[in-house]
Amino acid sequence: MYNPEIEAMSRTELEALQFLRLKQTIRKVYENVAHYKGKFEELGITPQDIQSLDDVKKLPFTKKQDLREHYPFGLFAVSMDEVNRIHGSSGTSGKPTVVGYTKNDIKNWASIVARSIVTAGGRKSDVFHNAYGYGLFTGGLGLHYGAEELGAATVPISGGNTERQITIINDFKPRGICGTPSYILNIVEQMERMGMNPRETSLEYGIFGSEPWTEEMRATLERKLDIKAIDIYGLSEVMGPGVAIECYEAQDGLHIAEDHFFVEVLNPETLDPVEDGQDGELVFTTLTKEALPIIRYRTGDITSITREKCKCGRTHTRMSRLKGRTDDMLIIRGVNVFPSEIERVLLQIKGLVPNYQIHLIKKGSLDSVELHVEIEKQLFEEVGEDLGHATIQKLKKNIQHQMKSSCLVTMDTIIQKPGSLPRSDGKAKRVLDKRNLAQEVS
Ligand code: DLL
Repeated sequence: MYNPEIEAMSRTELEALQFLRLKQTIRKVYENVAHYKGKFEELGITPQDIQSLDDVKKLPFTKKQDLREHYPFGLFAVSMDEVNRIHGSSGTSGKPTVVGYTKNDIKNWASIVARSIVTAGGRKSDVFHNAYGYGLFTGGLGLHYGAEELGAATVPISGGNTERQITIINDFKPRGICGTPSYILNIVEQMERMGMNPRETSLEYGIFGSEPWTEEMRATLERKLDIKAIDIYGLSEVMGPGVAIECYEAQDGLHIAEDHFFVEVLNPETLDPVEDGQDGELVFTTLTKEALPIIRYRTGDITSITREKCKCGRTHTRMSRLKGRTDDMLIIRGVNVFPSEIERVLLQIKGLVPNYQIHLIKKGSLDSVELHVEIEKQLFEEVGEDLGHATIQKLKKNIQHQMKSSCLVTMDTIIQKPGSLPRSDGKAKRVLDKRNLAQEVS
């Protein structure tokens, strides 16, 4: 399934292929999507103006708002006769963002995900446990079709019903597993509660993504499950899972499927390209999509890229683990705080489980952060199940101190007993904005 002719292509060959596909995509949207035709006219360009890959910068951007405004099918470039599948991403407000696929799109997506699973260490002979949610969300069916395309024995377990998941893992003996990192951690916790040692399962690799996670979370999952934890990235608007994935060999950046997606990294304010290695906003143009080709989609995701060849031999550009999103930075009393930094610090503190919530609240007229963390069962028992115990107070002081020195913000810390914070079957909700709820008196 590893195809060096595509995945280890020289940059010159790759760029020639990208340009050919870009021209086809531009023509398709210009001729079939009124929104894009209008945008091209506003900018005074036609498909003939795109004479090189560099000319991508002449093209209009697409934002989530454009999909919302054309809800549900207004940006589709084919008639419903050719649409074969519809997915959507829930987002925070109301109606989902709707995306469509032709038969050919599904075929391409399955083959991209199949090769992603191979990149992550998967094989045809594997039993593959798919704990991503099935439904409008692209995770479940995206990984499912890819695993089947590879020829793996695919277990469509979906998220939830954790005890049953564990029975199935014990009985079916999967080599590979996929799901959100937070949900996989729930499975691990449940195994521990059941007296099992999660290191003793048949699992050898896990494909995790779809929500922010840190190197510290990776280390925790690898240690607890004795597996390699591989980062997979994607978004519905561009395709779904498989836009980029790390390799098993290096785990050093996610290889972008550049034969299908043209990538730019731009300064989110000026929209100028940043140098390789510098952080910026990921912007994708699809090169092969038929139902919903998308031009210069502003993902809001922050990362940096490198075009250096990877030690696995693949030449496609690699992006670093996501650093955050343009819209997830918290500004607390003028200080910029990234939730990923909070996770990074928390996961290094002994005695805590890797589950937490960040509550944004108002104290009088000031924004403030309340950090909700949970202690490990063993520590809870050691302190006689007394959260007022001096050891817990010391732990609390330590957390506050570490947060203040890393994030430069004082955070109230609420220590909770094991199992009290919500667990999710899919994407974890880490940040709760309660600033518009009833005001607390400081
Ligand atoms: O989450 C697709 C997916 C499914 C990716 C399964 C990986 C595995 P959406 O629901 O549209 O699609 O959400 C896309 O999730 O813009 C990122 O902000 C975030 N995201 C996706 N992968 C990662 C990752 C799927 N590996 C949004 N690390 C994206 C951090 C991620 N954030």
